[in-house]
Amino acid sequence: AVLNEGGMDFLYRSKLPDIDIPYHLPLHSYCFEKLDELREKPCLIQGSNGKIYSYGEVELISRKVASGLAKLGFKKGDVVMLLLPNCPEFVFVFLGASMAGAIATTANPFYTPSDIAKQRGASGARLIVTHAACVKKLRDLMENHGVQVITIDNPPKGCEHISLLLDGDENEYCPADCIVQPDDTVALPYSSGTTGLPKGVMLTHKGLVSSVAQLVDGENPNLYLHSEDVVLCVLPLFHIYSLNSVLLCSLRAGSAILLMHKFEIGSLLDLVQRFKVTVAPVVPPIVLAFAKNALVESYDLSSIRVVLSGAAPLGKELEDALRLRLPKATFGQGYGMTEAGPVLSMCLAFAKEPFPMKSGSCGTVVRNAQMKIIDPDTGTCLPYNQPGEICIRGPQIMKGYLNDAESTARTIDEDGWLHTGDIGYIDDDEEVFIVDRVKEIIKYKGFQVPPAELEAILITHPSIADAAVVPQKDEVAGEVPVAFVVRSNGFDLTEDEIKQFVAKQVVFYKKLHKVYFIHAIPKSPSGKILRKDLRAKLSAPTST
Ligand code: 4UU
Repeated sequence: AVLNEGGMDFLYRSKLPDIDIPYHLPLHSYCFEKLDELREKPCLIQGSNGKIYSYGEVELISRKVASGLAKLGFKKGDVVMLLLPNCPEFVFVFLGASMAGAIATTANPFYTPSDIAKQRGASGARLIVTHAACVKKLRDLMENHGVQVITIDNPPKGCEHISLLLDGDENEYCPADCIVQPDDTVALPYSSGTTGLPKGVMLTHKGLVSSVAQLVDGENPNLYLHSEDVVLCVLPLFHIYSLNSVLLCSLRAGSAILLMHKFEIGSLLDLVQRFKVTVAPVVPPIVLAFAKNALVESYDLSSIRVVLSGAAPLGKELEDALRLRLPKATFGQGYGMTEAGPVLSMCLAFAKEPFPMKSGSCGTVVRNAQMKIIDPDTGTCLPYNQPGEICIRGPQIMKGYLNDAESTARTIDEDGWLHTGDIGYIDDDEEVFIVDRVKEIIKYKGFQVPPAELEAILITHPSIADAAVVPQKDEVAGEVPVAFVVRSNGFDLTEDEIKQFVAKQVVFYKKLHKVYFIHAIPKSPSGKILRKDLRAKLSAPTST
């Protein structure tokens, strides 16, 4: 860390020197910059059937998609929604949209019709690319909102097949027609950030180029990937962790990307062995499976050289258990947040010339960026080893929330610092340790569960007067959402009825795991739910 001129502020930096980042390049041009060397190399491997697409093929198909989108009337700044599990088509349409100067908003295919409708409406997407199984959730959007739907498999009535895009004439794609500016948005994932409901996070060409460069570029890349690597892509591409640090980083480095459409430990182990996976980006529940599942012993996993965990805290015991199972692999964590572009810090043991890292650390702040730790009450900068709110500044952070200047201003201050809502400290070796969270978000297996969304649903119930949702610790999922509920008329309403009432309206990982009845929700004078008090009730020996 260095003291600034005022002598007051501790600003933390990477141990790696800054590099030149090619900000001027559109994201797709940056990812395919070394296409000539990589043309024949495997780019995408479809885990389900073993089909391989070379770099040359992926770039060509993406260009076809770009001209296909233009034929559909897509212009610069138009939005396409990707509602897909991991598959080659996800990649083609994401890159094709980038080439067409368009924006991809990514959503979980398990979302409910209302989740999808909200994100579709807020993002302004007029095209959804999905699979046939999802179409029944889209009928209202198709019939009453003029949304066009394209499926990657047999199209149900009223939908088009993906060949409409894939068979575009690449010669009609003219980059000059859609000149991309560095500050143009290219990806629009949704995140609830530090408070409230999900909001569109505007990630630009420059932002994602920066985030990828901070990880894989330079003489000594922070996350060293190369063209002989096979990178496991089991984490969903609709989440920024996988989109940025698996897909885009691998493309830039020329690695092969092994696509799995869902996590199942048996097939995962089989694919790792069969395709000799070298790099495995995972989340803590997958680390748990690796560490505990008996099946692991019967596979040869010696090809794995790197295991990266992120998106949720990982216990030290689990980390140690994994090290025993995969003694040859380097294990470490990355710390990301959708709004931060996404990566804030990354394990330096993954560098080409690695640094030793401690167990439990989330790595060191990425290069070409600054981190500070502030006292959440006073805003003053804190020195080494003192926990406070983690803030980050750099070219990679989001441009802002779509159509929400107020939330943007609450997250990024006038000096360009993004406030994460995470509490952590930086030790004497520049390693970041996350110890708590002051924001509302609950993380179920790394997925975001915004309490505000569940609270809004709960209070629509005629017998519920007030409600608050907080995280409860869980061995497998990390955290699960639980509710405190104030009943309005008598005491007839049961826990099960409430759970079912919510379950019918939300994606599976947002289901309530427990309901506690309470006389009043503790609130501050300004009406804010005192979540800390409720969390304290949960950890007390006799809860509620
Ligand atoms: C404790 O989770 C993410 C992004 C994760 C990511 C991305 C690229 C990890 C590695 C990588 O290379 O984004 P969101 O927006 O879904 O959730 C952000 C929040 C953080 O603010 C923090 O509270 O998820 C939590 N989180 C973590 N917590 C993320 N990573 C970690 C971690 N340890 N390693």
